[in-house]
Amino acid sequence: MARKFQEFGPIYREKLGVYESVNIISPHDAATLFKSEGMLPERFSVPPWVAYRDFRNKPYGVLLKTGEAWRSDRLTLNKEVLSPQVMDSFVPLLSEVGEDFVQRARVQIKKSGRERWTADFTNELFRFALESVCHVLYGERLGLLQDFVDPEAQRFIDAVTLMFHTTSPMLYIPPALLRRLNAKMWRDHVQAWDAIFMQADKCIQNVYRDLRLHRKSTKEYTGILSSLLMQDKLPLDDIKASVTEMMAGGVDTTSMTLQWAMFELARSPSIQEQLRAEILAAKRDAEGDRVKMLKTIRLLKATIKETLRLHPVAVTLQRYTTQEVILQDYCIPPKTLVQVGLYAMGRDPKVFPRPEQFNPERWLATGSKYFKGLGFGFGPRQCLGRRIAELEMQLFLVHMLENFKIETKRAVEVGTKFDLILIPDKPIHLTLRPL
Ligand code: HEM
Ligand code: 2DC
Repeated sequence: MARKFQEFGPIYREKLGVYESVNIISPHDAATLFKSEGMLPERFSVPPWVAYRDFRNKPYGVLLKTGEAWRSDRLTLNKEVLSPQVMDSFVPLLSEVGEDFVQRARVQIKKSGRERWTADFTNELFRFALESVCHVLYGERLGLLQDFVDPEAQRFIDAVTLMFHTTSPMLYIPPALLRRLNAKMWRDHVQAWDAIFMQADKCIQNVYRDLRLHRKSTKEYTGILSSLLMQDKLPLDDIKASVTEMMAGGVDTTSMTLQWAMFELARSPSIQEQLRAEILAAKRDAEGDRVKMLKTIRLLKATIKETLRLHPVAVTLQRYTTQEVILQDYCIPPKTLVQVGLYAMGRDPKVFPRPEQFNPERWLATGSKYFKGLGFGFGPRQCLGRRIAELEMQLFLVHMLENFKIETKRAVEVGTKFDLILIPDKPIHLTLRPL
């Protein structure tokens, strides 16, 4: 897309398979698009994901619902997942998992006998991310940061990766066709979703049972699922569908972003040092109050934004227009799929001067950030897991930087690969060294 924007300018039309879209790159056009999106925004609905649910007769969650059905589910979920009030209850749950990751790293360092731990952290971070999202969803720990890991939990992690991996080749082929051909790709995809739904269902049933048998405390916070069940506003099937989506959506997204963040910090030791200083000062001032502390770590928040600028999870954001919209000197008719080239925007020198430089400060400097920080999308249809993801990543980095120096071999260049979400094109090796 970056190449095509160079060739055709900031707006161009293309057809991939049977899907036609108008692609845009400028923050100003993105603003026009999102401001006209209305109350029921719709994005490109990933065809194999829809096909699986139709094939197995499973209800859609918020990810795939549309219209008023989407809106009413989404409003109920927002209160439990995205609102400022519940965020404070997530902090201790997510902080605990971050602390356990540090503990695990210490054990690994000791085992190595070399005062450091060098590894490809992909699977370690998958486990951390699943442990984190499950702690806030179910109020329970899975024990993924222990030496013995439940094989079923690992199977869930592998299933999510396989699900993404088998989605991208089917993106532009009508899934009905694949189903008729019974292609291997389609069968693997079905198997992956089956494993995801089965494992999520087990977790959900556990919480449901504990709640009915009054085995759960009604005083302290016991997680998103319990709150939704106790509220009794959504039918059980709809709760299940969206909770399953959140469990699956919470693995590869935050873990890959954290891997990129550590890689960038390893390559910029001075930024890493600055960040550590900010964290230590914030910790001192907050006197053990984590919620208070997170309010003062500006550079850390900027670091996460900067990581998502260079390494967004979603290659594009998409919306269907509902009315005529004017972009540049084009008139875009209703019902057109418009894609914001998020990856291309993040690397456009007209939008971000010296885009190749990892520079979190650019988010703190004066100057317009208008529709530039779009890593989680925008508006009522933005990422439902945004606040969980942000807190989880902030707390992970807080704990890691308090305890370790993150290093990497200087010379290795790592590119980006499309695997439905964007991921590194080769393994990243990092070293943790106790401070
Ligand atoms: C949607 C990014 C983590 C659950 C999205 C969208 C983006 C995104 C770009 C589309 C938004 C739009 O169209 O405007 C990310 C990034 C993450 C992340 C960058 C982490 C670094 C998570 C987590 C969860 C999650 C942890 C689950 C707790 C969802 C769901 C949707 C969504 C359910 C669909 C919402 C709807 O259609 O109403 N995410 N996400 N995401 N995300 Fe995330
Ligand atoms: C993929 O052309 C490329 O957050 C397509 O947590 C357009 C497109 C549409 C929707 C995007 C998708 C892309 C990438 C992955 C996203 C998805 C919306 C939500 C999803 C960005 C850019 C993701 C990863 C969710 C996934 C939840 C799921 C596992 C239940």
